[in-house]
Formats: sequence, C-alpha cells, structure tokens
Amino acid sequence: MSARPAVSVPLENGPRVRLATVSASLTPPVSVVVPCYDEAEGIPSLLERLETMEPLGWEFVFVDDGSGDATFATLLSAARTRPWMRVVKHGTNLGLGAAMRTGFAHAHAPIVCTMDSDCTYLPERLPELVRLVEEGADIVTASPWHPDSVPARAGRFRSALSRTVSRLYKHLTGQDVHTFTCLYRAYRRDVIERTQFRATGFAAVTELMLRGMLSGCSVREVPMELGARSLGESKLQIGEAILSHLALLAMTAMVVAGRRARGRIGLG
Ligand SMILES: Nc1nc2c(ncn2[C@@H]2O[C@H](COP(=O)(O)OP(=O)(O)O)[C@@H](O)[C@H]2O)c(=O)[nH]1
Ligand SMILES: [Mg+2]
Repeated sequence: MSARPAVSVPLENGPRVRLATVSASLTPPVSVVVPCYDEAEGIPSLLERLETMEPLGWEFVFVDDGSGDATFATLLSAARTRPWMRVVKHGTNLGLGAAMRTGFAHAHAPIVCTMDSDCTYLPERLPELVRLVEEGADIVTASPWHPDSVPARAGRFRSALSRTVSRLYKHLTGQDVHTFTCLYRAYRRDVIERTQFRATGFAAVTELMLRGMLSGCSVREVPMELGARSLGESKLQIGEAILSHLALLAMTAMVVAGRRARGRIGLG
C-alpha cells in the first residue's frame, strides 16, 4: 500500500474540494461502495469490522451524501490511517441512487459491491457474493426473502413491503429471484458500466437489478438474514418507496409485455 496524492472531488452543489485520500497504488480486486447518510453513530463499529477484512486488499469507497452529522469528518479522519478507505462527498443530500452513481464513478476494481453502512447484513459475508461473481454470475445479491433464509429481524411492515414488491418483480420477470430490494450486492464491473439507472432514491437499488436482468444479466442469490439496525435510524421513506416501486413495476410490465407482443408477431 502506498499514499496517493490528494484527489479533487466535485461537490454536486458547490465548489470543488480537495480531499487528502490515501489508497492502494494497484487496482484492488474488489471495490465496495458504502453510501452513508447521517451514519456518524454507527461508523466506528462498521470500521472496526472492516478492519478485519483488510488482508483481502479491497478498497472501500464511502459516499457521504450531505450528512448533517459528523459522518464526513469521522470518515475523513479514519481514512488518514486506513489506506483501504476512500471518501467522497456530496455537498447536499442527493439520495441513495445518486450516491451509488458517485461511488461507482470512484470504484476501480473489476468486481464492485454495494453495502449498507448499518451492518444489517454482515460485512464479513461479502466474500461469499464476490466468489459467485468470480464463478461467472453478473449480479449477486443477498436475499432475505429466499426460502432458505431465516426470517428477517427488520420491521414487519417494511419487510412485508419489500417481500411483496419482490414477489411482483419475480412474477413479472419470470426469473427465479426472490429479493430485488437489497443494497448488499456484488456486480461484475461491466454491469455497472453499461446499465443506466435513473432513480435518485432507494428505488435505484431495484432499478439497477431490473435493468440488468432485462438486458440479460445472470443473477444469483445468497440467502441471508436481514438483521435489525442497532445504531441510528432508517432513511427509507415508505411513501416515496411505494410510489417508486409502482413506477418500476409499470416499467417492467411494459418492457415484458412489449417483448411478448414482438415475439408473437415474429419480431422478437
Ligand atoms: N449516500 C446516501 N446514503 C443513503 C441515503 N439514504 C440511505 N443511505 C444509506 O443507505 C444504506 C441503507 O439505508 P437505511 O437507512 O439503512 O435503509 P433501510 O436498511 O432500508 O432501513 C445506509 O448505509 C444508509 O446510510 C442517502 O440519501 N444517501
Ligand atoms: Mg439499513
């Protein structure tokens, strides 16, 4: 590991800022994008766990999305002594989808993961997902709604919503995938390079997977328990999530129906 010069990072709504970052000089095998919004409380325990993964030689790209708490300061100060950390910042909160795009733009590795910062999925299990990409899958997702997973410990209404929309997406796409809403994933790099997704909020997680699947990407699942958050609060806004999923369900239904119609008249 060696120090890199300071890099210039664009603030979405303000001047460019120079951040002193330290990172590996060689391309890491895996980049993990960790979107963070008002997560200062949980970051120390997250970093403690990630420290144990340092021997893997992965880079972790933290995207602070205009947090109002000490998230950015905590990340930046931690990055000074942790060469595996990169820190990027939005000047204002732009949403989870926007943070994912920024993180992807700063991720260097041939396999790119996304991960929650609140440890509701165990960071230490990411290598299981990465292994499946190495074996040939395009997208690998943790899957709390897989029949082999144990029941989620997250809130009942939220779980019911996520499980229900996932069932609808499964039905529409006709693929044997049980969870479409989980941020904890690994992707082959070219998937995130060629799959455009537009949502700015949480729906981006589902949109990226759907668009990838509709363009032929293979998806594998790792059954995994969704734990309860122990520090900080969920940023999911249920009303916005429901509206976004209705729009995505309509988009998926239209694409699938269009393909079926073209197939019937021999244009498929
Ligand atoms: N960068 C960024 N991250 C976000 C935003 N909203 C949520 N996150 C992060 O996305 C992850 C999942 O969010 P969380 O609030 O735990 O949602 P939940 O797991 O569905 O309750 C966490 O790491 C959050 O900090 C946002 O607006 N911007
Ligand atoms: Mg969470």
